[in-house]
Parts: sequence; C-alpha cells; structure tokens
Amino acid sequence: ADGIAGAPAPFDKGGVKLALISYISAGDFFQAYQAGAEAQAKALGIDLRVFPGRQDASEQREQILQAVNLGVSGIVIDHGLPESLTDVVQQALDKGVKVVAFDVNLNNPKIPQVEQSDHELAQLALDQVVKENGKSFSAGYVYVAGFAPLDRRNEIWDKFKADNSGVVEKARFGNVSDTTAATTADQAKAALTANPDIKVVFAPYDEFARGVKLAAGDLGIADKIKIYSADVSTADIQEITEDGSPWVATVATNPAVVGAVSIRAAALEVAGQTVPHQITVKPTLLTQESLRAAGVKTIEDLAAKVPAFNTSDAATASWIPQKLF
Ligand code: SR1
Repeated sequence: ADGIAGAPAPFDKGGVKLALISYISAGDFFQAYQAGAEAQAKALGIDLRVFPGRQDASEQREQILQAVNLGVSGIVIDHGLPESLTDVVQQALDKGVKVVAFDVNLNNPKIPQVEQSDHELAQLALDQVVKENGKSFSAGYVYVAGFAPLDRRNEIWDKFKADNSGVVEKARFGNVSDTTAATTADQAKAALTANPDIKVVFAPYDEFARGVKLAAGDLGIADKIKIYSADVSTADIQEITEDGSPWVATVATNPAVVGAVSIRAAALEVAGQTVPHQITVKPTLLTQESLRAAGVKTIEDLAAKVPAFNTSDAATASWIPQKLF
C-alpha cells in the first residue's frame, strides 16, 4: 500500500481501510456524492469499501457491523434513520472505529456531522421565490419527514409561511423511494389538478423537482407554475435551462465535494487530528436565468465558473491532497 510522505500515521504507511455506508444510492445526488468520496479516498491512498444503500434500515445496520468486522478504521454514514443506527454506531465507536455522519443526526459528540447548511439553502430558495412571485400565492410543497436535510429545510418553510400569511400551502405530497421522481410526478399530477391555483411549488430535493416538472409537462401547465428546488446535477441543469421549463431555480452544493469532505473528515479523525463537530458545505443559488446567461450546461461548467463547485475548505489539512476534479 502506498503511503503519503509527510502524512501522520497511519496515512504515512498507507493501507487505511474506510467504509462508506449509504441509506440511498439511487439518483444523481447520491451517485455524485459517492464519486466524490471515492476520488478523495483514492487521493489519500485509502481502501474505501462502498456499501450501497437501498433505503433499508436493517440492511444499513448490518452493513455497519460488517464494516467493523472487516477491520475498517473509519465509517462514513450517509443518510439513514437515527433510531435504527444509534446502537450499532456505538458498537463501532466502542471498538475504536471513527464515525462521520452526513445528513443523519447521530447526536453524539464523538461523531462529526456534515451538512449542506440546509437552513441557508432553504432560505436562499425562498428568497428567490419572493423575488419572483411576491409574498402572496398558493403553493405546493414536497416533503417527507424523517430525513435530516428535509427536516431542516422544512423548519425554514414553516417559518416562511408563519411570516407570510399570504402564502397558502394548498397541497403537500412527496415520497422517498427507489422511484422518487416518478412517484412524485403521480402525486403532483393529482395535487396540481385538484388545486389549479397553485403558482409556486417548493420541492427542496432535485428528485422531487424532477417529478413536479414531469407532472406539469403532462398536464400542459408548465407555463403556469414555478418550481424551486435543492441540488444540482448535469441532468438537472439540462432540465432547468430547456425552453419553457417551469424549474426556475435551485440551491445547491457540488455533491462530489460533499462526498470528498466527508472522507477527509473521516481521515482526519483516523489520524487523531481535530475535526469540528459541525462541518458545513455552503450552497449556492442557481437560477434558470443565470445558468442560461452563463451558458452553463454541466456540473463541470459550474465547477469552472463557481469556485464552491470545485472545492471546499472544510476538513482540510496540508497533507491531504485535494485536487479531485
Ligand atoms: C431524502 S434526502 C435528499 C437530500 O439529501 C441531500 O441532502 C440532498 O441535498 C437531497 O436533497
């Protein structure tokens, strides 16, 4: 195994084993997150074991135990249901395995938490909603409780409605499954048909936004609603910027950067170096107008134009190579 000259143990000798254990693997966000984690692991000479997520809480528990038995030094847990993880995560910690959590609140001072500043993300999206629609409109809202990032974004949506009595939530729907976008599209069709006065849909997950856009197209009302989301991918950019798209803005990080940050945090923990408890990757507002004007067609175009899409200064150290993309 190749070590890194000048790195602290055990990275000086190489052969460090880490695990990435996801709750969800399908969809652009999670694939890009995993690719970023793998690229950062490779740059650090880490043997990264990737356990795919199938939205199955008991499988995720099993995978944590398997990773510990494989002798990994650290585990990154990407999403999941806290209630089904606490005891197995504690078993890992008790055996000296370092744990980092992304978007799942494991509520343990020993576990650094990575997030995309979800309050700020939702606030930026809703500020754009107000800019383009004012403070009085009928809205649709896509939400599934129990996922940390969606719950944090929901806190901002609740506050937004409380502060703006002219905003009326006419319909709420959503699902997180292996067919999130298609199922959301079916739900959105029913909601938009029953509530033809809906002008704005807040869909703070790109799979949700994709579903609502599909429904609006099928119903022939793409020119009557505006969709505001979270997340971005090359496919999302194409959907946002195409002619007549109702998907008018998203607020996003580069998920590959977030994956890389998660691995760096785990590496710092394994090396015994200081890691902040809260690690944040800040999102950027991307409007349809700005993407079109800048001729942005891919995530790589974004990374070339927006520094935050290329790299993050979270969880860095001089011995950690960061050139990933
Ligand atoms: C089901 S949770 C989906 C969200 O997780 C990540 O935080 C992404 O931003 C996505 O919106």
